[in-house]
Amino acid sequence: MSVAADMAENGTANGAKAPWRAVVLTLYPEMFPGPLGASIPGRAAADGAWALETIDIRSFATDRHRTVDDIPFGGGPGMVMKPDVVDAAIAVAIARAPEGAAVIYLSPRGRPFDQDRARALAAGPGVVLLCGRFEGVDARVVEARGLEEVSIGDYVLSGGEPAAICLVDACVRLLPGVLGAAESLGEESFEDGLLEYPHYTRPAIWQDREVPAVLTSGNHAKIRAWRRDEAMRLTAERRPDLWAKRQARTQH
Ligand code: 9WO
Repeated sequence: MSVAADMAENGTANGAKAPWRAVVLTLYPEMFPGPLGASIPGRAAADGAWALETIDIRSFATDRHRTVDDIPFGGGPGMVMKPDVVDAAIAVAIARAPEGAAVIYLSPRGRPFDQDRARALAAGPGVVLLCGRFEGVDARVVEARGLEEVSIGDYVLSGGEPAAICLVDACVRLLPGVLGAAESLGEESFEDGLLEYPHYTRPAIWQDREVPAVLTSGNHAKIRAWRRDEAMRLTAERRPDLWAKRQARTQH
């Protein structure tokens, strides 16, 4: 491949695949890598499959008190993150991120994050993640930067950082080569729009509870059918929303 084609394909001049990249804007850089430094994402980063960079929003404060927040217009409790400080931090993050990276603000008001979005983000070059604190970021910077607001669930956290960690974890494990054959995708939750079937291991009897007989039968066609039935039963029962989505998609 030509240098020009490499540059267009992956942003390198030598054909090496540029790692997927997460650039995180936060007032608490010490919260990273946190869980992303262990287990699957930690190993994948060590292997060069992805890279994390944090940017301390406070380093963009301009006064001698290093102020990053101010009182809300209109009154009310709490503080709002200053648009000038956050915007300057975003500019640097975008410059450090790969071209075409999604720029996301983690917010309980965002669009719900799901496995489809994780797949789409993992297929791209990376993400810029803005983690808010206090009551959030001045709305004008969200609008001016066209930030995509994403929620990982209907609850309020102390800040966006744990949500950013969840989002990155969900993406990184989908990157090519990150999961070994043993842990590979395919039958896990959501790959087929279903919750996972229940799992069992030895001993076959534990505290008077037996493993479902079909799983020790050696009949692999029956085992597959049982697992599928369980996955469908659990999904219909616990997650009617996922069940309806799958019915609409597959017309089973
Ligand atoms: C604070 C607050 C206080 C009283 C009433 C409502 C309130 N909402 C918030 C709030 O949303 N604070 C946020 C804290 C501001 C942005 C960063 N923070 C945050 C992000 N909390 N939770 C998230 C989050 C992000 C993604 N998915 C789920 C939750």
